[in-house]
Amino acid sequence: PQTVIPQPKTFGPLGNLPLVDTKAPVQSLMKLSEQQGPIFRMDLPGRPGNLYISGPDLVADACDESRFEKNVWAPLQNVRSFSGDGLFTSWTEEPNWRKAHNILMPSFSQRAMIGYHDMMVDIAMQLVQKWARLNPDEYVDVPEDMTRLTLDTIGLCGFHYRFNSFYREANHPFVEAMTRSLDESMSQLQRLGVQNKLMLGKKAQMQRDIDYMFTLVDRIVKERRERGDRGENDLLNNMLGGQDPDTGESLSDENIRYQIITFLIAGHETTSGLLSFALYFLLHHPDKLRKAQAEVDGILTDAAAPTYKQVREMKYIRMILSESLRLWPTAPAFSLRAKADTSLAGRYPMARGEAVNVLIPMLHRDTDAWGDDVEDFRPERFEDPSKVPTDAYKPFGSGQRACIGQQFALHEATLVLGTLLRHFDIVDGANYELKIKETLTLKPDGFTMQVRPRAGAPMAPSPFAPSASAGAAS
Ligand code: FDE
Repeated sequence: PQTVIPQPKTFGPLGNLPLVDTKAPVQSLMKLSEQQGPIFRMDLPGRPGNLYISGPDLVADACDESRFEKNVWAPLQNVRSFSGDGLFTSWTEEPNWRKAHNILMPSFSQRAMIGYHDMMVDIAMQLVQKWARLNPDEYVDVPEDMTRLTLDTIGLCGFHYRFNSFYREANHPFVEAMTRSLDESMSQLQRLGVQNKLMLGKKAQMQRDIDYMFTLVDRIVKERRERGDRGENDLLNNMLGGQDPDTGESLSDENIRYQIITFLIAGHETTSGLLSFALYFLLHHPDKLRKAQAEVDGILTDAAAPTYKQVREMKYIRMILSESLRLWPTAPAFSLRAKADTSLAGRYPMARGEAVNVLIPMLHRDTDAWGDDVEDFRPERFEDPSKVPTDAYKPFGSGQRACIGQQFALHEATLVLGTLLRHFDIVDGANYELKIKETLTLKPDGFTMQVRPRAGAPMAPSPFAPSASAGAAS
């Protein structure tokens, strides 16, 4: 049986465009999904027939890799001007996708995290030390500090480059160039084709930004090639030395450039949003905050930096992150297209090449899958992994094109959140009300809070100078 796909009201040649807040498209689509249901259609100028799905049965069917594959949809196509055929923005049939996937998989395994752990600690301690030096009346800009942290972490673990964001008031110029290029890629989506052609100034700026990014990254690759491997355990060495077991080939310098830019984009905005949302939720759920602090107080019992094993023990912290990603998956959508004519869930005919976009925040609010309290922040949902409705939980995408950085992001975020809660009480001094900023990702806009060193918490030592540890901060 063929079922009609609902579509909200249209406005002549503009189609459904007026229903989308250009600054908050995902939040507009979430509202529309509430009214239209688990599948609906949106016509945009020049881009008719966009399908959005959020019902677990529909999403599960669209994730069947024998019939559907990742669609590099419009938002990602625009990013290709600087991430090329890197992992995130390549089509699965492009040769460099599988090549890079094969070469990089071992570098992102849970085991590989042991090798990155000390570098992650290095950056986490820079943040702890910054916060420990604040005066009581000062505010922390949470998303800004989390972005400093995640950028510096992927820079160090990725290719031993120090952005040193905690030593700068303004962003590193690379971040400026990258953020502007991402913003411009998203803005292009909202403009009509003719408008885009007229934006000469924007175009020139984007070209300058891309040139800057390529020059910086190419220099790092060249320097490493020239001086050779000094045993750095980072992604760059794995890319330079790695061979695809299927073909025996290694990655070209151009592709390595695209992968580095990909990791910088994918690895920092998403994880920084995740940490910011987690802190936001804890600020508003004192009972969960106390439970989290009790957990880390029991694990981080001395002044030494957290070990890999201790991070793995932080089960409740991990559950907090999972629940934060349920309510606000920081990469909020992904897209799939039919490999051949088929029908979605046996109800909706789909022609070859036709795409559906998964609206993850709505999938994560499906009451049949999650219960009636979907809007509540309840990390306990993730206590028993066998009870998690996996078809209704996709913060890292699905199948072979799922997030390769998942273990990396979760190890980093668990380490950082656990360490921060061990050292600080967090205070909602500004009565912050959640407002979500959308770029390629989601984050709490303008979220500030205050922090107070906790009585009895060990003052953070430098991980590279264990003897320098001071006594209790109280
Ligand atoms: C991927 C990803 C995804 C899928 C997308 C599509 O499908 O389109 C998702 C959903 C995600 N991812 C998510 C996320 C979240 C978080 C927190 C993250 N993510 C993180 C990270 C980090 C890093 C380094 C990363 N990440 C990376 C990445 C990559 C490279 C990719 C692509 C893969 C392939 O192969 O395709 C992703 N990521 Fe993520």
